[in-house]
Amino acid sequence: MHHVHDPQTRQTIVRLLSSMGSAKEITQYLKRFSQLDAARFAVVKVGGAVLRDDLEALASSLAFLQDVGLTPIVVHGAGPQLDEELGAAGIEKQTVNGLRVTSPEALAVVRRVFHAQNLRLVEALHGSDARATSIVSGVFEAEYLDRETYGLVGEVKRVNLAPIQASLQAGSIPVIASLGETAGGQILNVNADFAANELVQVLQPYKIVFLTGTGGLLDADGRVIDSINLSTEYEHLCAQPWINGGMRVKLQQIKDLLDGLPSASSVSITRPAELAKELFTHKGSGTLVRR
Ligand code: X2W
Repeated sequence: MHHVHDPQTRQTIVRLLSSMGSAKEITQYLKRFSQLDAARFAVVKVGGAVLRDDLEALASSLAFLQDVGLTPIVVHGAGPQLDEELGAAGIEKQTVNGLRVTSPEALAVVRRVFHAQNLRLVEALHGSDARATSIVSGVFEAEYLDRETYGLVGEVKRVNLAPIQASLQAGSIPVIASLGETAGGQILNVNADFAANELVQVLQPYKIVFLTGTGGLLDADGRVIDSINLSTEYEHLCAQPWINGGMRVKLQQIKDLLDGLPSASSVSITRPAELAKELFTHKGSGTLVRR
C-alpha cells in the first residue's frame, strides 16, 4: 500500500474504518482487488449533480482509491450545469427520449461547460493530492444518433483506449468528458451514461460504479435497496407497482450492461462519501447489482 499522507484521504480511511469495525475486512478486499488487472479495476460514472453538490467527497474518495493502488477510470456528465448555462444563454431546453436536442448554438455551450466541469474535477483531485489527467476528446468516436431528431448528438461507435492507458500508466486518474467526435472531426454531445456503458463494454472492468445524489436505487419507502440479484429478482422487481419508469429504464440498462460482462463483474450505485465502504465492506453502502 502507498504511504497515505493527505489529510483528506486519512479522514476517509478513519471514517471508513470506524464504520466497519474491522480492519481485517478492508485488508481482504484490498488483497483480492490487488490481484486484478490494475488497468481494469473500475469505471466510475459521475453525474453532473454529484459534481455540483458533492465535489469534495468525490475528490477525496477517488484519491483514496488511487492511494491504495486502485486507480479508477472516471467518466462524467454535466446535465444540471448544461441546463443552467444553456438557460442563461437563452437556449430553450428540449429533450427527446431523455436526450438533449443539441443545436450548433447549444453545442458551443455544451463544449464549454464540459471542459469547465472536467477541469473542476481534475483540480479538485489535485487538491486532494491525487494525480489526474483531463481527457475531453479522443476517446469516444461517434456518429450522429439521428441528426433530424437530435441535432448534434452522438452515438458511440468506437472507444479509443490509448489516452486512458497513457494516463493509467502514469498512475494518473483519467477524467473523461462524455463528448464524442465523428471520423470527420465534428464534436457531438453524448449522454454520459451511454458513454460510460460503451467504455465498460470495451474495458470489461471488475467494478462499475454509478455515483449519484440518491446513493442507490430506492424502494417504495424511499430506502436504498441493498442488493439486487438480477437472475432471480429482475422480473419480480420490474413487476412492482412502485417501480417508476426512470428506475425501470435504469435497471434494464444495468441488466444489458452486465449481460456483456464476466459473471464476477458487478454494478454499484452509491454516493461519493460511501464509495470506499461500498467497495471494501461486505455490507456495502449503496445498491449492489449482480447478474
Ligand atoms: C447529456 C450529456 C450530459 C450528461 C446532456 O446534454 O445533458 C445528451 O443528452 P449527466 O449529469 O450525467 O446526466 N447529453 C445527449 O449526460 O450528464
